[in-house]
Amino acid sequence: MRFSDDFVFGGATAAYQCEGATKEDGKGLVCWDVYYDETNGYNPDPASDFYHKYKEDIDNCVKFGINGIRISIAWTRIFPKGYGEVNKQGVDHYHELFKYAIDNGVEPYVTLHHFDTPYLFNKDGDFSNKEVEDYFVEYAKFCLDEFTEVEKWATFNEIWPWSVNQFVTGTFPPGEKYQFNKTVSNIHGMLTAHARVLNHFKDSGKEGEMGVIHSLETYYSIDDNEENIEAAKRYDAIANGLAIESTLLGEYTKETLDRVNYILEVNGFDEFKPDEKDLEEMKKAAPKIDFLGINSYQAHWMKEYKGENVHHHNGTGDKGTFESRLKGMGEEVKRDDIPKTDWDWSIYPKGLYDMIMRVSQYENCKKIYITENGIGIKEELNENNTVEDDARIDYVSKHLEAVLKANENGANVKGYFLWSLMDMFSWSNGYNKRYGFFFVDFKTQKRYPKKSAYWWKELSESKELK
Ligand code: BGP
Repeated sequence: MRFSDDFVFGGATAAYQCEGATKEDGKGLVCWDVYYDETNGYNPDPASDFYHKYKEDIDNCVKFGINGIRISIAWTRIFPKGYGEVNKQGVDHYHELFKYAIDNGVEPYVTLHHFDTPYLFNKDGDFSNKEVEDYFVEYAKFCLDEFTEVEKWATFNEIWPWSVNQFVTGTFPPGEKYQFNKTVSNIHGMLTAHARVLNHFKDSGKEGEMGVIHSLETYYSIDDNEENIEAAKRYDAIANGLAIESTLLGEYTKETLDRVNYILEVNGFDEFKPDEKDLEEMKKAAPKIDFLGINSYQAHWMKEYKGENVHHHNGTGDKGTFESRLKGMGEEVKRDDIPKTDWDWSIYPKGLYDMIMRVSQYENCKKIYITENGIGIKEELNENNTVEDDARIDYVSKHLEAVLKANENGANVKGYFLWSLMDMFSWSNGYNKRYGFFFVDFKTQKRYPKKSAYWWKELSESKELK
């Protein structure tokens, strides 16, 4: 199976997970700085020290056939308070980084928000607060005017996980649980902000392409029981439906709203009634989107659940400890016949195939990038200073096969970005969940190519998936 000549063989990063330097050069506080402090969490410094070592990482891209890099701008490097005065050092830093990538033939795909809301904004309700949405739009406009060297923009990374983990699972700051109303309003605020920024981008005639990156994983029913089928559809409505419909259709369908409202109702919350003005923005934006980014790691199987909410996050890699039973949304069942990672993520490439085919049905879905896919593994360097990560090669091959099959059947996937380019830390799983092509020794900050990096180089040069 062969990739087209213009297929992007990329690697993904996110500012907070790799930059380090959280207090350097005028950077302002983000919600994680305080959350990790208060919860005795992971130290984000120096992470993979990308702030200082980006040249080495981009050089590695060149050496290993990686011709696209996802980079996010840290909002508080540009506006330390989230608004107001601009921090020139932050602006200069990103100009230098983008220039280095472009000069070396590694195209930057730049995300404006990757989970790192300024601290005070997150405290004030994040995107469930209209003022935060307004400040984000201002920050986005500034970046679009300033970084004209960038040609590929994404407004957000993963609206659903960012919202649900803040307010339902409690694994992201502010760490609240089962607040389904805030989750929905946060999702809606981000989807509206995306639409506003996209409308601005196109109306002001800026060059380049803009899209959004959604976490889009498939939810199946565990069997053909009607109630379980409905549970899977409800989970899908809140996790995928809102995002897909708002972005590609420019409205929420009645079916999706009914299911979301059922979840709200059984949890004791008021109905979700989107503001008309927000819906107008979405309607206007949907036909303008240039690409959809899909992040996908696993698939899910659901069963009806009416009891009280229980959610246990497996953040340690102790296989079998994950539990999730959410009232009105369903119980997630792990199938014995499907392989799983140590963090209980079910490996099922067909889930990605089914999702690509689903979104491809929308007329506005002109182009797709797989903006994140990959496998977290506990890894150590061997005596040859490398990692024999055959499990990663196998995982990525099977997912790429799903991508190529989807393209054969009419989809238009134009690139794939491994999460992650080099090892970095995981928000709620720490430093022992490694994803990269390059092993990072976090003590010395030295990079070591893994077996998968050599495999990737060969693949990106031959364009032939064997
Ligand atoms: C996505 C995020 C990434 C990254 C990845 C892996 O949700 O966009 O930032 O963290 O998931 O997940 P985890 O770190 O939980 O293993």
